[in-house]
Amino acid sequence: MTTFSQWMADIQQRTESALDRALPPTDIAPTRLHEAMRYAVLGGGKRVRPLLVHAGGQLSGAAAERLDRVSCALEMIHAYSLVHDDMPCMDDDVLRRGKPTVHVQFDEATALLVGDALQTQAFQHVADAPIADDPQRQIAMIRQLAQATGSRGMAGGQAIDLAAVGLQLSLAELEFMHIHKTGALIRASINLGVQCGRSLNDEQMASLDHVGKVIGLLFQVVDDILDAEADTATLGKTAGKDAANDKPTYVSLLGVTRARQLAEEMCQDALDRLAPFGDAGQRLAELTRFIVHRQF
Ligand code: GRG
Repeated sequence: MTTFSQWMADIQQRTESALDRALPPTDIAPTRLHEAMRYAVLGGGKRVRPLLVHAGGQLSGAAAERLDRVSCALEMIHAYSLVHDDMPCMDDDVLRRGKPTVHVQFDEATALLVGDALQTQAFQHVADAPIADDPQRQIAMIRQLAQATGSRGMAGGQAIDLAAVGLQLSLAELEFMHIHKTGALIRASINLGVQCGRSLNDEQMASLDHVGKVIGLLFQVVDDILDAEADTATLGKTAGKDAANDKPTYVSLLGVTRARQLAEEMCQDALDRLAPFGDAGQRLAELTRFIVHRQF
């Protein structure tokens, strides 16, 4: 078996190629919108969600082409959320993935349309070709993706986040927000990746859903720590924004030491749940450790 870093580089590279093919080319109209969509998606990002999709697929022996398709949809939705999140009406940021944000590089109206178009392109992409053995399952998967993206998932989490600025949240309230805002797509990535392959039993699916929930939260705990500790050049986005914007975070609530401890405890919980899957869960276990110990 290849090393984790080789596997990761391979998935990142095949995701980049798959996205390049999936996105509309810049020589067909509307050319400026297509250029901005490609600017938002290509050539950056850790591709954590595609890595989770492929790690999930390893648990059910899923075909790589199906996993690429689901990965592209998740990255398009993720990129849309970042483009809108960076706009002046939300987080008002100028730097993303080490480049000017889309509304800075293009303009605000284009940024709005980039998000709209990426979201619909994502759903078209998973409707265009088989991603599961059974069409009924494919429809259920597309429904899960919609649920994870919408008002009871990521968009809802963003609404809770915007309403929480300047407020003192409890740990439970903070967790509720992140389970939706960041966690929903991360959880969906694993669940959808698994469903691209053979059926697992209900107990196994429930275990993996729990792992997805835990990884979603620990991703955010680490994101909060990095926002407090890392510098802008390393992150490729403006560091220290949470404190500057008076946002409740795991660090503001618990302090860095306890937040780190919490991330390690969550990591162990996920690894314990993955242990019964043996070798099939190896990539997901490695990825969980990578997410906890990442530096950007
Ligand atoms: C605008 C509907 C709407 C939703 C936005 C996820 C989100 C909701 C906003 C992003 C704000 C943010 C910085 C959240 C913290 C966690 C997070 C999702 C970080 C960015 O994801 P990474 O680290 O980014 O996977 P890359 O660039 O590596 O893809």
